[in-house]
Amino acid sequence: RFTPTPEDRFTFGLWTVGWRGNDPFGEPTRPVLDPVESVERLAELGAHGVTFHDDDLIPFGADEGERARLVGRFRAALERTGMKVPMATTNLFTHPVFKDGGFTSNDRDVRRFALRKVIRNIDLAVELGAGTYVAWGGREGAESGAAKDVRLALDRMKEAFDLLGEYVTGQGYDLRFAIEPKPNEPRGDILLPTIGHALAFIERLERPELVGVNPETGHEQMAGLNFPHGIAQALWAGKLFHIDLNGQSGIKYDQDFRFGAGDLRQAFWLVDLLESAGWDGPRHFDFKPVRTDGIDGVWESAKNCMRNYLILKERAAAFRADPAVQDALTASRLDELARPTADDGLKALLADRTAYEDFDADTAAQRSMAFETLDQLAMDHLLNVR
Ligand code: GLT
Ligand code: MN
Ligand code: MN
Ligand code: MN
Repeated sequence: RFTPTPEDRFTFGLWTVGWRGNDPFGEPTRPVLDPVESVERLAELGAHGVTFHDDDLIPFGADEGERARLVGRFRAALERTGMKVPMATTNLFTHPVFKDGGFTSNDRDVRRFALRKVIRNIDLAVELGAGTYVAWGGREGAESGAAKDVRLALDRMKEAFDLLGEYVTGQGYDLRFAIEPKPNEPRGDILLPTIGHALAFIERLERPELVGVNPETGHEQMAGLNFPHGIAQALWAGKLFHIDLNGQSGIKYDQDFRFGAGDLRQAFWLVDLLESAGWDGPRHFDFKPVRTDGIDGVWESAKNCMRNYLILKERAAAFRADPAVQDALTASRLDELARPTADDGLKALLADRTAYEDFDADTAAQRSMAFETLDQLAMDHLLNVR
């Protein structure tokens, strides 16, 4: 029970289980993890695949021979285990050259280098079968006002995505981009800080159909936002191209806990949403195994990201199947929300005296929405006490 299989489509970034526990105040607490070992261990745990940054697989600056050797043994591990690579991304944040960003660095040479670095890894991503290319612009931002002309930086950001769109279209690649928003950390303020900012930006691009979002649980919650609501809007806009699942407790540094830790109620509503919306993309975990733990804690937390998703999936299904919940949803008028407000048309609305002239607002205000019963039913199902 709650043991995953590849059909559950759980995927992990190589950088997640491979995180060595280095933080701004401390050195690594764990040894280097070979990507091949990550592929093998995650396959044993029942995952569907892995994702990677160029530099997770091939150290920055490695020569062509070394690159080919590392890609070769990674590919062999994928073939041996049946693990997939649905997504890949570029590291435009670790090397000091990216200290002011990649696509929006004030230094034009750095911007040109960043684009070439992305394009080089896009070729590899496509070779390995990826359909989604994530872009997290963690260094695209500022700590002070005049240091970044945000309107110009957005011009350069747009230019980058327009060029990348031109590249993949020209190559005939079946690859779409997913922008990952984050409000801050490592920059004081990051550009495209939330799902909403990213969605608005995408509509200004040359090829908006090629670009969607890759929201991360903790990143929206760092801004005090409701993650399931953000995901719902991305789904509504047809722009949920990928998702980063993890855990976060409120407005503070990016905690990257395993999925299910942190805000459990939002995790429950998120799984309920993804499952009821029929999300068929990967359930991708972007978490950091706590640095207090050894390699045992790494595999334990990876296993439990998947376990927690499956537990919440069961709890959400039980909630939806309960007849008392169906009644409570009706009492709360969710069926009425599904009905268009003026399916009779604007003319009929304007002619309908009961809609305004004869509408008794004071009486209507007395109708209870009955949300408390509904929410306690959710609580009871989440805690499995019904
Ligand atoms: C980095 C970041 C994540 C992003 C990764 C993709 S890298 O670990 O904190 O949220 O998803 O670049
Ligand atoms: Mn994070
Ligand atoms: Mn992260
Ligand atoms: Mn992420």
